[in-house]
Amino acid sequence: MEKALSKHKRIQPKIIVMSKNIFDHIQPIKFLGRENNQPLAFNWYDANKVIHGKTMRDHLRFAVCYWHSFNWSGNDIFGEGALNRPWLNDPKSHDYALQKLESAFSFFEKLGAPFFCFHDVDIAAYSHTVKELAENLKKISDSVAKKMEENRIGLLWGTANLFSHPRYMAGAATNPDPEVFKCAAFQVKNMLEVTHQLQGENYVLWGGREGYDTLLNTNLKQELNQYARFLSLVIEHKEKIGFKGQLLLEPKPHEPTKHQYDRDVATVVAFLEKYDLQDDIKLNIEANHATMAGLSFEHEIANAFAFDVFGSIDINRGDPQNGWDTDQFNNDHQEMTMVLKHILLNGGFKNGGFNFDAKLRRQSVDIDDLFIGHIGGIDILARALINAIKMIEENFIENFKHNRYKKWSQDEASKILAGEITLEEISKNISEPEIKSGKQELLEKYLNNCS
Ligand code: XUL
Ligand code: CO
Repeated sequence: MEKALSKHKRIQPKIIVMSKNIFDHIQPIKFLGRENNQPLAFNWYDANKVIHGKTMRDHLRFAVCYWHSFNWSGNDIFGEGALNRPWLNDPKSHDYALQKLESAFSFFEKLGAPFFCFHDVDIAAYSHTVKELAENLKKISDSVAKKMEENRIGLLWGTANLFSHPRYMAGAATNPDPEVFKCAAFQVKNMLEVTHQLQGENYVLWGGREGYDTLLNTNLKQELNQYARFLSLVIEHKEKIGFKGQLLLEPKPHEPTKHQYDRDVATVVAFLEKYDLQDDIKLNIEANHATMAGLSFEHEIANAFAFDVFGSIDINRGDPQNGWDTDQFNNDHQEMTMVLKHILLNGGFKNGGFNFDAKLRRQSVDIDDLFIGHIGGIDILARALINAIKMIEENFIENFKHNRYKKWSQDEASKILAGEITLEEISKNISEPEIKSGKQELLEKYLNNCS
């Protein structure tokens, strides 16, 4: 049984004769309005429509990710690839990497994506050695630059994959072996330089293997020191090469390790502050990672703004019935309305955007499905944007909140906050407070009517 399964995992589907572009037959996706029920059209996302001072495109700044859409064959732990991704039949071939590039950019263009994101290993021909991977990355980077220019598509962020290769099984920066740390540093240096060449808006560090499975074999404090040193080296190199993009860490509580060091927003903030990295690193917050940590996506966004570490978003969703990272396309417009309200009230994205870190289900084998998944997710963002703007303009919720806290800006209370009154002085002037309703049902009723 075990043998049969491991054999399955390696097989790619032998489906198709290699064609230049698997999306040839798809027409560019248009906005057709809410009444239209064609699957290959937007109902809500009208890219050039200006609302609240900006086009929808500029508000949402969405990106398509390379790894789920073009590098995943539809394999899972029990079954082989099921999706039509012909270039995956030979991951070591530069020609196949170019064919993948051709199809990927055709997808971005037809969808109207302003941005994309990728790991080094997603775009370059695969190699088992870190030196050859660097050569392959260098070899393809000019072709990527050319495609970006031709199709006017930007790079929201680049990143290095420091988690798939077995050398990283016990951590990349946090590995007990410094040789592994050095390989990771080499990979990040190369990918940071390519991201700079491609004028990326951000550079993401997801600490895939930075964590542990058991403290029986792990020196937690030593590993945190190594991780912080690694990040300091990245900051220094970023400054040296003049990369102006934003460095981002991506919190996730577990999977692949039992405990990931970048557990959630609050944990990462504490880590950044301890090692004095808070001026140089912000966060890329993923919806499914928040829910895996037992927190709501909205909480993580609000917390990031509260601590001034908000950077960008990986948009997707999990499944409430299982606890892992299912990376499904987002489909909750009410949750997204609240998230967009936080973003708008804090001045919108700066370098960040919504990266679709989302993948199809294994049974979604039609070429159309990849478009439909993204269109559905983009429409949810657009619908939420419209709702959030309406809520901000009507000012019902913000006004309620303002009134709820307004006494803190008055008289004695404002002096308490400013640190001008001692505990003894406070104690001299006490009266029983009025008991007031938090009005949750009223606010929920309002939200339901708005979204
Ligand atoms: C893994 C994950 C990654 C990062 C980039 O859960 O989210 O795809 O976004 O390495
Ligand atoms: Co992610």
